[in-house]
Amino acid sequence: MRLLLINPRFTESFWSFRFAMTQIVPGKRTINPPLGLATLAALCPPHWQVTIVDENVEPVPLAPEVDIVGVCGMGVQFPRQSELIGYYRRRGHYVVAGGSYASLCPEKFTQLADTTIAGEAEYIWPEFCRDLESGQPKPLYCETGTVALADSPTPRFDLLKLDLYNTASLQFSRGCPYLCDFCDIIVMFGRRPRMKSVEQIGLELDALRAQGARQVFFVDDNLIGNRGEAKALLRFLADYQRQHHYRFAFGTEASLNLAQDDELLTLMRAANFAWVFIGIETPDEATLKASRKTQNMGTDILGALRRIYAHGIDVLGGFIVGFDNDTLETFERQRRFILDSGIQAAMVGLLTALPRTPLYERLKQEGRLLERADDGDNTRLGTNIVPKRMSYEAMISAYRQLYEQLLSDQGIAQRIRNKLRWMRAPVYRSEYTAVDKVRILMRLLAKGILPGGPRRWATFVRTLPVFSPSKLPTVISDWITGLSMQSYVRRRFTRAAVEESVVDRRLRALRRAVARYLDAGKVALAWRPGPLQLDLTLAGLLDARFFSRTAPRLEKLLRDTHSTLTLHIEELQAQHVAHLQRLLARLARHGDRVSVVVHEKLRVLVPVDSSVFHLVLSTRGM
Ligand code: B12
Ligand code: SF4
Repeated sequence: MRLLLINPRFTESFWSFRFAMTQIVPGKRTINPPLGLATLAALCPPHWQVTIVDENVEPVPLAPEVDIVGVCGMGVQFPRQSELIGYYRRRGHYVVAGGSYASLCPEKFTQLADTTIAGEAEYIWPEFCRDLESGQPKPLYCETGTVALADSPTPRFDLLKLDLYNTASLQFSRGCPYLCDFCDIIVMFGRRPRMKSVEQIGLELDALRAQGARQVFFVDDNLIGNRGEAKALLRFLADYQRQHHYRFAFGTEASLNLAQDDELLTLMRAANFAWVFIGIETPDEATLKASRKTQNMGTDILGALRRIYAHGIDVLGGFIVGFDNDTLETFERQRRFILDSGIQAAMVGLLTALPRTPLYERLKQEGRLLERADDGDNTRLGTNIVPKRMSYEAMISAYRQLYEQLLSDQGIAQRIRNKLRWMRAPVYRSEYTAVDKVRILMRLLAKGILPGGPRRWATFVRTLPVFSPSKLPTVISDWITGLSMQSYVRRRFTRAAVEESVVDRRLRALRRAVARYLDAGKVALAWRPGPLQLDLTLAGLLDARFFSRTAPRLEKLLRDTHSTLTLHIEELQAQHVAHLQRLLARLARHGDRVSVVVHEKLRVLVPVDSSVFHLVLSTRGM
């Protein structure tokens, strides 16, 4: 049996760190690989041939020679996941859906896929494989019991193109003992953490070593959910690292009470944990209580973060605004708190009600759920809840403003200084080769610092740890993180006042450039205003001049405005394929705002990289 597993392309979010991935870090396409798919591959019968394609680093194959296609996804990937499922089914493949969103809402997939796998796959996937081979696959397999992680195999890391990712991943435990009412983890994985053995982890690290990985993310929901087991793991990891010359730099997720356990922190340092992601959510005690995030209560949160810094471990933080107690003043409190905390990767989300969580059920009963957007991306300008003590519009606007302030150059620098004040001898050191380190620094200066003008240069220089050179990698990494998030906010959140006139000018220039092709009916141009959605259709036989005139104008339009473009390729002569590729190459930097619809008769002739552009595969693209 030949199986193709696909991780659909994400739309851009803060987690894409696009500026870092496309402009600073050499050779990387995205942050983390799809560990779920590598695990699923390892659960297949040994005689199956499995391929993994992650559309975030490579295009999906349009005519794969396989029998089955499996497509995973989080809620944010659902539109693309559905599109891919539909496409491969129409081509006659047997298509299976699985992953986070299918586990949480299997009902959304039953009409879409041939089979849906809901929940952890360790037991139900092998059952599906047997049923499929015997010709009797069922439409739905739900894991209703408990998976013992001793039965989770070493993921097929060899099927991932690990060198294209910033950080490899592995998993020690699933589940979390806490009760936060907005969290779907406990709905999906339960409250009793389940662990792999340290021997299993040793084998997984061996496999990662064989693939050349150095930075590794333990994707546990809460690594310290069971402290005794966590300590045993950390002791094992410290030994492993000693034996292998501290080959890996680790990061993970943990609850804030990590800071109360000095032994845990010492062990983490000994195992070479450079960073930890902590769900801080809010400094407001009443809100922590109301949302049942009680483990963060009664703690001096800033003091706790500083204790973690004192062990040389960096902190990434999750924050939420829009809780029932929150008012517009809350945004200012959060801003001050985040600046004081020194957390650079501060992922502030609008409260979002994920299906099946206690929060979702409560808001549904109160009639405070909005139809749109229960897809779980809580870091964009919108959510699915009606806030209690402010209007929806005021909340969105305060959210936008909070990010703009946090991600000003001053905001980035202030956090670096506030962190360095407490950070002792950071575990973090760049894992790149000496040559790559120099390249990263040069690129940061050339593409990040210098374009910001003299004020940014001065701000940057003032953050340099002249008397503590061991902290330099932390400072560089924080500037890359801060500027990546700043670039996202400026491109996605900030409404440019000049936008309309710029759009008008750019559009007029484009129409002038294509006028004679429009008159001859070889090209069609249509648009909807604000932010501009442009449709350009290549409908007749064109010439090289068309492409050379159009490409720079389209590029400027995308560069200077928030417009989106859909390029419909209905006709194209073979000799113009190279011209089209050059045009696409110019638009690549703005690829996530460009959709390409290729007529089916041209699909073989015109390859489009779906990891860069949205290659439309729904029926309107046929
Ligand atoms: C690592 C991680 C990330 C990484 C990388 C993700 C990646 N490339 O895959 C990063 C940090 C980038 C990330 C980002 C985000 N994440 Co995330 N992430 C996780 C985390 C912590 C672990 C995922 C993982 O690797 N698990 C380990 C593997 C082995 O387990 P698994 O994925 O569940 O897979 C099992 C089954 O689902 C099944 N399976 C998996 N795939 C498939 C496919 C098929 C065909 C089949 C049959 C079965 C199957 O088999 C596996 C073995 O049992 C989860 C939490 C969690 N525990 O799941 C959140 C989680 C998946 N993330 C979530 C969210 C919301 C996000 C963000 C949208 C956050 C945000 N607000 O912006 C972003 C989106 C990314 C973007 N736009 O770029 C949510 C998804 C909610 C949902 N149900 O859809 C989760 C569940 C966290 C949460 N509390 O809700 N994330
Ligand atoms: S601590 Fe984190 S993973 Fe655990 S229940 Fe709360 S939000 Fe979910």
